[in-house]
Amino acid sequence: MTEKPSASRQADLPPLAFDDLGCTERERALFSAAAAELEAAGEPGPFALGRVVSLDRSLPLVMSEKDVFRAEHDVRMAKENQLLPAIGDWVVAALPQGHDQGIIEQVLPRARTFARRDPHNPDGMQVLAANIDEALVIHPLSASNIDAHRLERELVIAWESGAVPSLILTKADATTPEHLEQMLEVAGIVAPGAQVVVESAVTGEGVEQVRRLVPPGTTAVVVGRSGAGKSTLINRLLGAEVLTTGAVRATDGAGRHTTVSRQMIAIPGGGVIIDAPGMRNVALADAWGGLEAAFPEIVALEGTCRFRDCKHRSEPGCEVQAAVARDEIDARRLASYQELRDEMVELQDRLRRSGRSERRQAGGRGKRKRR
Ligand SMILES: Nc1nc2c(ncn2[C@@H]2O[C@H](COP(=O)(O)OP(=O)(O)O)[C@@H](O)[C@H]2O)c(=O)[nH]1
Ligand SMILES: [Mg+2]
Ligand SMILES: [Zn+2]
Repeated sequence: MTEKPSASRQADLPPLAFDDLGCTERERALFSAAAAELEAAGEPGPFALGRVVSLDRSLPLVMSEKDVFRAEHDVRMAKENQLLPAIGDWVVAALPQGHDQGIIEQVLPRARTFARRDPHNPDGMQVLAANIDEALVIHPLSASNIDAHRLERELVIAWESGAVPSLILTKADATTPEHLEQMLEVAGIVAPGAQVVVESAVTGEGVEQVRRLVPPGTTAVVVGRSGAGKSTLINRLLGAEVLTTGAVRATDGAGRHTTVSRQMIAIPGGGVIIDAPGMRNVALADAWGGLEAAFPEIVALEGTCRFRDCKHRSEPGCEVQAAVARDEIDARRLASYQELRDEMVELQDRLRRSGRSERRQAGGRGKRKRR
């Protein structure tokens, strides 16, 4: 029997096999069609269906049924304005016989896209992970309070992607029962519709619950500030100190945290999970559907305001403001909703003025345009 290919040897990862990646008929069918087209165009093969399982400063690491290899993307992709590979992408790759480096010929259409506004190009979108089924939003209970501002942004992006969002409150051992109660109350307001799990990597509380959130054959992404406990949680799920945590961090010349790698990790008894570096900021791109899903209590009332385009500020007949006055809607939530909406309107207007079409990524919940 030949040894199964493993990404571990190539990228210092725990065991990950093609069977863990959740390949379905959808991917196989998309691949067959794309490969047939490339063959008809005379492109040299052989072609393989693969998934991008690690992204760092080097070339993307692709895992196919038979191989694990680094692959550059074909120059045509940039020219033809095709999607550039993100972690989690299913790709058509060519791995010429006798080579250990491949070429990504095509990124297959994404089922779901987890994206924020590109920090280097405010008009663009940065795909943080592709084809994810669950988004685990991580927040530490050791904090003095819930960073609602940040959580709401992360949840909008999660809902927009179409993945199932959950809120994992980590470091439960580092809080008091009173503080926990307070945090849970706020979490319920900030994350309506998301399952909330209280977890501790020290006591093991909640760890099995997190495992069940990522069933075999599915892909999860963890998001949250640096230091929230993401890597520690993954290590706990693995039962081994695989990922670097806490104080042990690479820094660049300016002393900033420079863990730039994103990697896919197989969870025993579960699916795969993507560990991404903590994001400094979470600016929204086009995420109208995600905004609606993250603020259901406000959206439910919107249609009842006197004016169809009510901004819920000081318009007469505003039912949202009326609900705030009755204490049925949290005033902070409304302010947050307005801020996120204004941010997206501003982006939309800017793109329109510069004459750029609003290119949308495939999939996700985002259907509605601005009212
Ligand atoms: N007390 C306690 N500390 C934790 C827990 N999880 C993580 N930490 C600590 O929090 C710090 C940051 O954790 P890390 O996993 O590196 O965070 P990341 O940046 O989100 O990946 C480390 O010093 C961990 O030891 C926990 O459940 N309880
Ligand atoms: Mg980490
Ligand atoms: Zn209103």
